[in-house]
Amino acid sequence: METPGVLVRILFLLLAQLLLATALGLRNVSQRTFEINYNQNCFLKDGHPFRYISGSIHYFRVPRFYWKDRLLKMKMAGLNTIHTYVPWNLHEPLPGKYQFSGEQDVEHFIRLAQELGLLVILRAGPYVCAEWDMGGLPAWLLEKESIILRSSDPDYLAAVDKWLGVLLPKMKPLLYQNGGPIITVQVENEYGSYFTCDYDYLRFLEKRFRYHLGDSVVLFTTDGAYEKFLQCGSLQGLFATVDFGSGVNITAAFLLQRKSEPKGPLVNSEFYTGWLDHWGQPHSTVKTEAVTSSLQNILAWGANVNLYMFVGGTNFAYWNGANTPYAAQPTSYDYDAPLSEAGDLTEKYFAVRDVIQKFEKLPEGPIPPSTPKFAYGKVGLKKLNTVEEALDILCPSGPIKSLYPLTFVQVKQYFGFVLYRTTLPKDCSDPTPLSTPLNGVHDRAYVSVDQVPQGVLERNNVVTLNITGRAGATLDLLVENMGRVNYGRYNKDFKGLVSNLTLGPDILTDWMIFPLKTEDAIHSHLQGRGGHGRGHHVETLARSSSNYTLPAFYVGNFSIPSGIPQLPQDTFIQFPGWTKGQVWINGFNLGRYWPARGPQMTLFVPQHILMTSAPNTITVLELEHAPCGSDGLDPCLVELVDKPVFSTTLTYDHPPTKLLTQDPWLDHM
Ligand code: NDJ
Repeated sequence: METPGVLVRILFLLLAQLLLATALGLRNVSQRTFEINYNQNCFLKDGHPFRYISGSIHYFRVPRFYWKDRLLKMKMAGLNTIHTYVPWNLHEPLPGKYQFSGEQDVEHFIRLAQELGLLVILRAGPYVCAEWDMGGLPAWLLEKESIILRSSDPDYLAAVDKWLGVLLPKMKPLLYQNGGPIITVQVENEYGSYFTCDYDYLRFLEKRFRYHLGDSVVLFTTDGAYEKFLQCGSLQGLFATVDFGSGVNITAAFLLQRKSEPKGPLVNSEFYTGWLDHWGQPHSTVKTEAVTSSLQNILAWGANVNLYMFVGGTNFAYWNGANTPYAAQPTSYDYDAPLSEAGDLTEKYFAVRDVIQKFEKLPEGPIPPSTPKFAYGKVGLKKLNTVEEALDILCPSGPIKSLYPLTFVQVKQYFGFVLYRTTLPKDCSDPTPLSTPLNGVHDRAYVSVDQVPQGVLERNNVVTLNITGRAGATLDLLVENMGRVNYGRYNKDFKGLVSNLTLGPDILTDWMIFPLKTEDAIHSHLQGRGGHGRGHHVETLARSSSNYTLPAFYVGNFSIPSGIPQLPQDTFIQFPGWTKGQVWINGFNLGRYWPARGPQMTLFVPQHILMTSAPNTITVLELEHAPCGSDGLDPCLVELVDKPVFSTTLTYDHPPTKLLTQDPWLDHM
């Protein structure tokens, strides 16, 4: 039995500890709450009214090396919260194969935000849109061809259920009430603008999110500020929010939110700071003045807001999506956001910060400066081998044989390139039309006959090409997946040759299909033993068009100058005279280049992929036309410059979201 004196002492110690914890601003996990207050129309954090001013950053578009830098810059702009999506296809590339480490370590990213004093809004999908391949849905879902995505199709739900069973338990300890930074979790994304309008699906998601995350977390939906979108996109139990850019009538937009949520905080989940791009269209920018004046008004309403994007980043490798009618997004996701693709502070950054500081106290301390860039200069590349010469290493398992062409999904290759090969069934001494009557080249095919380039077939654009060659000659189509549709009803975007090709009146048959393991081949420096290749000097009838060269790899090195201690620094790679392709530095896939279309003329090269201890290897896969002849007379040059270049730019007064309500767009949804 303790004496009363001891008890008093214990009580005193406990009290002292509690006072100390409160003084240090620490809170017992059980005291941390984040909820909606329907009487005061606001969020309550730890029982006090709270308003978030947030910015979107996608950890999957910023190298991990730079996560802290970008997050700190966001904090120093006065944001108290960040938004990120979680793209399912990044984390589950094959059914049941999960990736959560390194660049995919979303838990680390969220913890890092917390360490810097930022709260997190998690947009957990399963669909995210985001100008990301298939809106984040894994392409392998299309193995069931008739699947109805984003609906209560049982196969779709089964896959979603498994995925949420992996993702959400990882997120649970990161919820605010459990000691983490996540204050709210978004379910699906703009579901109301999808044609399925399936409440059973939303209900299923709500149940699974609740099961894994518990009853106390605030779950919400986001939809465009249109009545129909909110009708199909919102569900009892999920707090409905809206998204809109400058130029939209704020009162009208929030009144629409009020129709779904008569009480509670006003929330604009995506306030557009800029806009997205497509290859072949000018780079989009949105006037700073439009963004700041609208932001000022939203904040004056007392509303919560998320700036989409605060930093856009990069679609490295093959991750970009596309819109319909088919238009792929480029590698850069600069978005004309307050922080540029390379994380630089822009005038928009400072203008946005000035608005925020009228409402919130800015944090003390310096803003991290823009990272310096370095122009390493010109680098000469040599042609290493054509795709066909490297076929042995690109496709070590050999071809799949099929009477008719198979799609990427059917050969279980989801990204990059597949080579389709057959032979000409008859002499084509006169140019003969090679056609895809059903527009079935998804998305571009680089065509050659007996290793003589013939031209390019392109989805929606070029469906017939005249070719020449003798009977029995090898017909190769190297087909590029340019990124799957991420928005609207046409997101079941099969790739490859998705319907038959004809030569004159005849359907081509007896294909050999080579799924190309391009990344593996690059890592083994494309050194194969030769095999499926047929060599160069077969006598051929095929006539080349000088506009094209065979798809081929070009390789070169550059060294970081010694004696400059700040190196390596970030840079941008430019492709003077090149046409279209893919580029790697030291095996890191930087993405697609396409200066012949624009608007993006340079690719961002983050410094962490560069080496000072040895030369850096640049590998280019030029698909269409290289600037250097095989005679070796013209050099193949790329150039490392210190500024990004866009060929054409269009400045909007306001982001063009109004397009989404016009009929032609709805037709394509
Ligand atoms: O929620 C969507 C977001 O993920 C809303 N957007 C964004 C635009 O950046 C992004 O995809 C829409 N995109 S509505 C469709 C654009 C069609 C041109």
